[in-house]
Amino acid sequence: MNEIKIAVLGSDGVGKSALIVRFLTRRFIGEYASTTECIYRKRLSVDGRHINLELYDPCTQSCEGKSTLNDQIHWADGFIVVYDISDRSSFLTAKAILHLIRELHMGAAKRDLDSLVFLVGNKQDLCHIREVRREEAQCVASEFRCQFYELSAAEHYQEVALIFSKMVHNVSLGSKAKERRRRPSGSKSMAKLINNVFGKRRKSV
Ligand SMILES: Nc1nc2c(ncn2[C@@H]2O[C@H](COP(=O)(O)OP(=O)(O)O)[C@@H](O)[C@H]2O)c(=O)[nH]1
Ligand SMILES: [Mg+2]
Repeated sequence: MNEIKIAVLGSDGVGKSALIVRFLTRRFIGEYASTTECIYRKRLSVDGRHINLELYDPCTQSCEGKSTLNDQIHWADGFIVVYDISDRSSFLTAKAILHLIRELHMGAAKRDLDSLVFLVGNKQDLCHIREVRREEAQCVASEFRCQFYELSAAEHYQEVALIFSKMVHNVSLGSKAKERRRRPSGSKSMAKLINNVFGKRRKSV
């Protein structure tokens, strides 16, 4: 797979655009357009493979032609679900999104999904007005079997970059594992086919 699609989901104002822009440009700008949904594209090299990374930044306010959360979940290979540690309602929304991801991906192998969903508590710099305890979020993350991080897009570039790189790595590993799982049965049937053809010829000689 040369394309990796990551959706950054969460309620309005949690810092989704800030996290994406921080990862792509290393900068924290402060204010981000939120009236249109958009897909950011970046070319990366992972383990010697060229990857086209697509990052989906939803428009959480109502805007024209907006895709549904279900569409976004079906589109993505990996999910970064963001809440604001100083806003309890955004944490409840994040929980509901985790639930929906699980539900919509029930058909997929569950173990595959575990490394492909991250729960991220943003705005750690606002910990003096914190409304969501770290331990509580950790519990939810283990309930949904996803990885948990707490950070600040405003203050931490390294942590933000690490999360995106890890997700790219995990999606890329998942796709390699799928290729490996497919290959043995594929090569077996090819070997069988060759054997059948030559076997028959040998018999007729
Ligand atoms: N204090 C603080 N503010 C942040 C942080 N990340 C984003 N913001 C602010 O939160 C607001 C909403 O951010 P935005 O990225 O537009 O949120 P989105 O609607 O989820 O895309 C903006 O005013 C940002 O400057 C952070 O880590 N700390
Ligand atoms: Mg935004």
